[in-house]
Amino acid sequence: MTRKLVTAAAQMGPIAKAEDRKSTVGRLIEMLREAHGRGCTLVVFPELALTTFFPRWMIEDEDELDSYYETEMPGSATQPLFDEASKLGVGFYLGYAELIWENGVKRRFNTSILVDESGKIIGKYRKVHLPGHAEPQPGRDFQHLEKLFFEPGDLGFPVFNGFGGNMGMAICNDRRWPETYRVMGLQNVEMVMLGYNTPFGHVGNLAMDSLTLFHNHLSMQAGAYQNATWVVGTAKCGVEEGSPMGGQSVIIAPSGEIVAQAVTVEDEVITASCDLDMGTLYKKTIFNFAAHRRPEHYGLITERIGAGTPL
Ligand code: CDT
Repeated sequence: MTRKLVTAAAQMGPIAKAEDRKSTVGRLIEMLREAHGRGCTLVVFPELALTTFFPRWMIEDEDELDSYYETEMPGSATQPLFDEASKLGVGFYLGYAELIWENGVKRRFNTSILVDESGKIIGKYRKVHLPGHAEPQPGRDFQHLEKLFFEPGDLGFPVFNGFGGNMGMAICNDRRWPETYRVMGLQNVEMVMLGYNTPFGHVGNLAMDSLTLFHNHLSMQAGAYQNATWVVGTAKCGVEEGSPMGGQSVIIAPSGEIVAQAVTVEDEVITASCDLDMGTLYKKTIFNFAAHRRPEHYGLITERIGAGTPL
């Protein structure tokens, strides 16, 4: 018997700075309906799916900065998405900027949630690997100030029981780090959902820039294969406020093969019927972790952050 989860990646084109939450949530609902019409019970939306990618700007005004964050989930603007999803019996992954108060201290995270088919939040993840800088860099057309506007996530990489399987979450830059997938692989993850906003021209090197879309798929396909898990990667893409961002959202099988891929840089729904049992053969053979891993040789991975001098 197989466990088939018909899944959508709901890619988004640009969100203008001036676009309000109502309009953006309307776009999400439209794609949710389309996914439902195509038999899906799970939809993966992008990272920071409710606003423009604001870390591209230095924002000094606290009220302006706060306006990009959600203080409750669902809130009044996002409630219609939850209502429609539960009405249709479709769950979803949603990325958003989260603002909380804890012991009188304001805290900001780049967050995703997993919502089940009844509209209940069953999982939360806060982005661990924050790219970019904590201070504006001179001479750049666009900043990447995630290290200023978010704290590193404090929830680890939990795996949640839902949708008939073991579900994990990551956010954008996390997908480039093998540790992300392996920590979830060690919890027998069967599907990793992740959203991304990947601007071109970030590194300032044309050769590397031209490989942006290759590296996007390379990292997710490797993570899928090496951990025998499905990976669903959903972009926000296109030219957003003058900043071009990569698309090519994908659904990747535990074999590492891409089974669905977006072809536009606009709102676009791609779908696949994902057999959650597909990873089992890999997990019993070449990636039988219990039989083959050698953690006694992996200590440096947690002891050391940067590359040291070889002994
Ligand atoms: N949002 C996000 O994490 N973006 C980063 C940009 C890094 S540029 C090399 C990403 O990894 O896609």
